[in-house]
Amino acid sequence: MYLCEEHFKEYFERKVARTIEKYKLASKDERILVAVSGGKDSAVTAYVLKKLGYKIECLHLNLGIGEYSEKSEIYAKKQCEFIGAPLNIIRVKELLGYGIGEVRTSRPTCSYCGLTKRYIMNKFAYDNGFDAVATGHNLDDEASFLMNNLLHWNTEYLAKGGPLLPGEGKFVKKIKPLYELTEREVVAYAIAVGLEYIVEECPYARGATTLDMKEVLNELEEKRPGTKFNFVRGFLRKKKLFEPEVKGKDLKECKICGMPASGEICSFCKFWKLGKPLTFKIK
Ligand code: Q46
Ligand code: ZN
Repeated sequence: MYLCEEHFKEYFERKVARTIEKYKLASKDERILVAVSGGKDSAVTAYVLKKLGYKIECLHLNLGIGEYSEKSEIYAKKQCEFIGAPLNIIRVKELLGYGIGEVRTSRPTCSYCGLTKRYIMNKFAYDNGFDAVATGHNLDDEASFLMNNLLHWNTEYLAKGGPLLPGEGKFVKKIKPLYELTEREVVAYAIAVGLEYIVEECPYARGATTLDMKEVLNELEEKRPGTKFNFVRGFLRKKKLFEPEVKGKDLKECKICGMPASGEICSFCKFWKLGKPLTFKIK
């Protein structure tokens, strides 16, 4: 489909609006916290949500990964100013004493980085009464997530895929408004509306499995257009197959922070060896 710039913007925004409606992601009276990384996807998410009339506020996590994180924070600030959305910033190094990549551990960097990001985003949203956390995941991200987890038969993760992860207890609802848009479309939209974003990848992303998955899927897409979309749509139809993997699993409350945990202490407090809970209440 070839569209001029104005029609492309309309097409893109309509598609986000329809995704929100179709999957019942959020309503206009809900307060949405958008996780902005400084990259294109989250910036576009915040921009379009605001344009569509949703009540948003942003949160940027400075991960403490040297120059990359400093640059990311500068972009996140610029983007939120451009969008006209309030921005909250949390710096992992100030909060926990170490930046991502500085901890001596046998755990892979991306694994504890992911754990830290998910925990802080959720706890920040919970402490401040947000109804949802929106992330910038697009169609390519979801397809590579599915492919990777199918290859490793991580059925528990597959059960949690999709554009909406409903809130439960102290887990705030997670939504992905760009779920049906491709990475190329997101780049084109960011350029069309004049959003600046960090182009460099995180230094730990090099060689990350996600990038390999994306490469394979792009090759397939080239040969058979529509592959990614059909793969993701097919997953949504069959997602029920994986749901028994997570149903009925009782979560306890972490003895330290009171957030959901599978054991006595949640994986965040365990990893960061916390003795008392962190609180992110701003007002
Ligand atoms: S997980 Fe890994 Fe990312 Fe964290 S350490 Fe960088 S690449 S930022 S999406
Ligand atoms: Zn905890």
